[in-house]
Amino acid sequence: MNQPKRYTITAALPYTNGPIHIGHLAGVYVPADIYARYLRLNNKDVAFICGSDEHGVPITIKAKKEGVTPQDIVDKYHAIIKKSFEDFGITFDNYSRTTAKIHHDTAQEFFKKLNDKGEFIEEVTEQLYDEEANQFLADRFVTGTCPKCNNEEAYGDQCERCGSSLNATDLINPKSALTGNVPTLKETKHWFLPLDKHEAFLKEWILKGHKKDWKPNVYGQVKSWIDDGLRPRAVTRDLDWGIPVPVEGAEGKVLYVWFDAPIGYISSTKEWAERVGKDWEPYWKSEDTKLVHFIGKDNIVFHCIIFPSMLKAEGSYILPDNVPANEFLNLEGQKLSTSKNWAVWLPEYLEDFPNQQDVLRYALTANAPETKDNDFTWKDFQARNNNELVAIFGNFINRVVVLTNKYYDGFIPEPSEFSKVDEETLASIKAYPAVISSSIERYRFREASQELMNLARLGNKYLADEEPWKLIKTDEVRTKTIMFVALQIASALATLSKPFLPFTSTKLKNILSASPNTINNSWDDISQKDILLPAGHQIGKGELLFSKVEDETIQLQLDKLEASKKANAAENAPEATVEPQKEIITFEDFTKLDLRVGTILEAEKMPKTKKLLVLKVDTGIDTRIIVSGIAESFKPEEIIGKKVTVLVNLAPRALRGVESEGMILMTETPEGKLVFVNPDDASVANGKQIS
Ligand code: B3M
Ligand code: ZN
Repeated sequence: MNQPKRYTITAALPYTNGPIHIGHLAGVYVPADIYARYLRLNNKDVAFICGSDEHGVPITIKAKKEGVTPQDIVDKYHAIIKKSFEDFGITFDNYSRTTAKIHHDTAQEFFKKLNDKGEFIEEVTEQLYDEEANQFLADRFVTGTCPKCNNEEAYGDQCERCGSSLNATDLINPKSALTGNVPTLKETKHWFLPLDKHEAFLKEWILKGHKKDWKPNVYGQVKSWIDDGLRPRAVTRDLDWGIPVPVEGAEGKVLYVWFDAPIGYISSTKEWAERVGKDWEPYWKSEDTKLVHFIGKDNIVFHCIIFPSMLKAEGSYILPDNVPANEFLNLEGQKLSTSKNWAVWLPEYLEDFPNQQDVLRYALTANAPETKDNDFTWKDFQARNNNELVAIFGNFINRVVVLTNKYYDGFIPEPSEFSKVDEETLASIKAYPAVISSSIERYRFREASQELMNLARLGNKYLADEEPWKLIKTDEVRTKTIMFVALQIASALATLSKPFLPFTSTKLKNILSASPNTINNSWDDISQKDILLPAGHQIGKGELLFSKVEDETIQLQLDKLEASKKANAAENAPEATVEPQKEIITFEDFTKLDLRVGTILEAEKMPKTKKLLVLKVDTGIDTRIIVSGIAESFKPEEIIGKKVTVLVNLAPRALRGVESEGMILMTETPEGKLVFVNPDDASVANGKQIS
């Protein structure tokens, strides 16, 4: 595309069933915000659009679990998400929600238009049904094995492992997420978008078009789906939470969430345009608009195949110029998971690290999962902060500001003749905007952030080589020139850091532009102006831009994660290890068991075994020897005097030559430690067998 006239930048609408975590930030919101801020700094016309995705099964499931309505859930998380984005400095021009009237209207209109144009196939087909829950099963209400990659946990609309979009009936061994039942089939009518009909256009647009400049991970996935052949896809659902299907004969049906959600970008743009008094249409319909979707890799199929087919079928919309999808971010070596609480949650981060938004922005950008899945570790976060932000960027600025105040009362000194190194340094400042722009415009934000850091490195090296703090004693004239040059670098950093470190950039600008008038260089000024901060201008007092993150701070975060790991193990263990119920027994069978309360009188290790303890037990009837396989869980001295449940009429048997007369009832914690049966013991899960 030639120079676009305007930019519509969308960031995936987050599902409103939980707060935002670092995976969302690294994958979508931080890069999108860098891009939007960068464009604005370059005086581009930008609409940066987002909003809450409030329909869909995950929200219904969450509401069911908590015993509240879906509306309660979305109200709660919409507020939390919106506020945390604001506090984190994500500069959406509009943050809407898909339960808003403007969105319902826009989505219904869109559906009606496609329906009127005959772009759907209406068909009665057999769909998965849960007889017990009295409900059709689609999307996340059903799981099963992915026919493409054999992932056993694929959902009814998508396999998150291989990214394929699926129809629920494609799943092998489907299972209801509501009851665990095997679904039956039941007839129902739905509206299908015939993706096969759009195959030729998609091929032309993506494969033959200019989309080779898309990221290889995106282009590759899309190509392989198209090569596999596309099939019609239902865009309506038999559910009670969603946007009603606005045509006759569709009572009780709602739009598929992935039909309405991307239209959310359009309705959010409308909401914005209305608020600021603009016309929304050019942002979606004008060929000189550049439309870019920022998403995570699990959303590729929806943004590169389904939504473009919808837009194309509608007829009056432009298509995305690029979809720079990121891969996934893991946390400390494990997949991020909302349900397992394996995440760094944005609201918690903002609380634990007040005024340190830029540190997380930087750590996530410098280590962004742009070309492959990446791992976030707290150690890396600490290192990025201490070794780069503090030691390079912060240190450079601090030295410049402190020395300028110390030597010149904050007034920028008049330079005299520039040395060769000075000339080279001033010339390299001018080269940075183009270098960083080029990376940003190719969606390489990691690389861009490292280039920014290189400029700070250049500053540090310049000062270290020139040593103004030594020279001040012998050559005041030369020192002035050095400080002048260093201040130009500081000024360039104030502008160029804005997309990446917006809070720092503002602080730095305030320090540098104290008086007499505000100095506000644009992106282009950095390469075009010879002087960014003129001699005679007075800067303010220093203020630390970054502070060291201590080991204890990191340890607290690691402890938090450890706690979720433990809580998870306890919570998930029953489901994972529960044994099926044994065959029914009669009451007579039960009365055959003679269970007594007993006390352990003595205990010692059975020689040459790992597991066995020889116990002497007072059963109330007698004192007898019982051999028990509990040596790995207890030391003998720990259990002397313990009250236990004893099966006393178990036929005696010899273990390693010692006759055991009975059995002590035990069970197991999720970590596999044996414990005496005591149903009050919170560490034992329901369903755990007693044996
Ligand atoms: N709500 C994001 C997700 O998969 C999904 C994006 C919609 S973008 C139109 O979490
Ligand atoms: Zn799969």
